[in-house]
Amino acid sequence: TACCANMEISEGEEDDTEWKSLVSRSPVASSDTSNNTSLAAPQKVILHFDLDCFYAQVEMIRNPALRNVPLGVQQKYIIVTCNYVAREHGVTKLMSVTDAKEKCPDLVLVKGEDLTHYREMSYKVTELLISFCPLVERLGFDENFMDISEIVERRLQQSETCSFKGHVYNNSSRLCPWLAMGSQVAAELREAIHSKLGLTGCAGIATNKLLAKLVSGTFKPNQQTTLLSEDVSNLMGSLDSLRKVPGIGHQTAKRLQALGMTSIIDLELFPLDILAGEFGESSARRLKSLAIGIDDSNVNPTGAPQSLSDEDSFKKMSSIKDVTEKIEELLSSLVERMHKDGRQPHTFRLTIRRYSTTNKWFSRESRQCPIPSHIGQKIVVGNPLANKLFHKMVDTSKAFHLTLINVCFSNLRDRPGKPSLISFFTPRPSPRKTKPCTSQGQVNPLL
Ligand code: TTP
Ligand code: MG
Repeated sequence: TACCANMEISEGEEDDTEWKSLVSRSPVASSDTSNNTSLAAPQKVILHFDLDCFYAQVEMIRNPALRNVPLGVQQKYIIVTCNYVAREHGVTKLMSVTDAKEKCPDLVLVKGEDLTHYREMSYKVTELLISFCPLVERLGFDENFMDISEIVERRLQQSETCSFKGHVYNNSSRLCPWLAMGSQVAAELREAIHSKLGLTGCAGIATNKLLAKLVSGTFKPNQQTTLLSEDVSNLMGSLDSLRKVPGIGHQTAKRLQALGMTSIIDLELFPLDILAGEFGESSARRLKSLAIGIDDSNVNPTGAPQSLSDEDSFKKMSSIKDVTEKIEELLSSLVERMHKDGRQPHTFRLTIRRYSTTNKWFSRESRQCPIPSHIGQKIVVGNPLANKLFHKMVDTSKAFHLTLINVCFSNLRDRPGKPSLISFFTPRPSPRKTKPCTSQGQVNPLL
């Protein structure tokens, strides 16, 4: 899921399309060591789930009359997704409304700027998966990774070999009981998601996160595909650009291109020492591993979101009145979500993006401040914190031109005696301490 229009990017730091954590997280296995470990230890079995036309499915559940018509979900002037009926008419994700209407004049549009229903359904899916096995990691709103190695091991001890459910990439026919059992579990989980929540989706079954994600969309919608190790290089070779590799984001791809690489095979063959000169030893090794389908990163149980945020982007905002109104609007829905969550936020952050022709992606600036305990849960619209933070960043005596505002509550802690509504999520093994953010500076709202 890429980011667009109203898509949140900072909730629980989970909507990170570039998988930055994946690039830096784990030590790199060279092909040699990975071969050794796969002989010594049983393989992991990792599932990746990606729901079909997610926002459109949620809208079709809310209004079943939309099921059999071509449906587009609109944010601003973009179709962020559309159902598969619309796709048959040539409508695609991220098409402009004008183009989509041209392709399919009967296209029915629903507004998708309010993410409430999508978010709620998204957490229901994660919650359902967690009820089968706690090792579930969210990626964006409609994707989840799951490490089912233990379930598979247990089942294999109890039963004889089993056959593959769904597709096997490249129709390979080699026996692999681990992955075959993984495909059975994936089919059961997809069935549970369908019978309990009414949602369909695709699954990928493989030995690591990278491969599971890459293989899951091979057959769409509502199908699943297993990748055997003998087909890893086929799958990697089928990717037509570096950007298709999860872990290689926009910026990384640009830097690789500047070094003369355009395809995955270019990266595979590129000298490690030169790559290390550009990215550092560990990231360079990591990149070279990704190119050949090696990924040792763990499925990190997501747990409850670390922060709640909301944002909106626009072409131009340049008056204090408009800014204040937008902040109030964003805060009112955020405060409601915060109340539903049940925890108490201790930090408030305001983020803006100034208009820039050159640096669209990195021109976000933010300031944060502690939320004084006497405000506590009473944090409401019209509170002065946002205003103060805004004036710390923007000199309003001069002209300004903003294109985005984001409000965020973080440092969420349980309120004594009031368990969080989402406390059913597995807690992180070692909760991260909120560090004072030196680059953004702590501001005392009382000063
Ligand atoms: P995707 O999984 O990319 O798309 P999808 O689930 O709609 O369709 P598919 O069947 O191909 O998986 O994204 C999940 C949701 O995220 C999607 O329904 C709408 C939203 N979204 C955005 O808000 N902005 C974007 O740029 C994209 C691509 C998706
Ligand atoms: Mg999807």
